[in-house]
Amino acid sequence: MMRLSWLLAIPVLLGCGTHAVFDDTDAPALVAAKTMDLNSDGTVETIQVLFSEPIADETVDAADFHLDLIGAVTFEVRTNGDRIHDDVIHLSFPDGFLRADAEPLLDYTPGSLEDVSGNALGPVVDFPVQAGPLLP
Ligand SMILES: [Ca+2]
Ligand SMILES: [Ca+2]
Ligand SMILES: [Ca+2]
Repeated sequence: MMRLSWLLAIPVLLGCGTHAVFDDTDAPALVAAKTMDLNSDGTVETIQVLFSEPIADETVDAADFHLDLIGAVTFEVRTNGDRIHDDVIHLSFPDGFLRADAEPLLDYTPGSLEDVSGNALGPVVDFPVQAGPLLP
């Protein structure tokens, strides 16, 4: 009987080990953002946004973001070879308007964006976007 109870305990212990992943109650946060000129024509058309933790891509709604100097942005998962459900997203806008040295401000109005544990991103006002290096 002793041996059987030990066997039963193993899955319980394993369950505890993975439990921390589902205990994430911290909201994600913006850490950094920079402009990118992906086609090297001298004006930028994308901003790369870094979060404090992985973001659930299906919760990203570009309509909740607003970029100073430009206005509306769009979101596509694979922009610039980006990976799904990591801590980086790319937001795009029409090329030819924003100089490579411009440093616009990014706003986020709370909407659907969540980390992979379902915690929502709070409001972001005037987050500084740095002018990224020109690609070769
Ligand atoms: Ca979190
Ligand atoms: Ca460009
Ligand atoms: Ca990504």
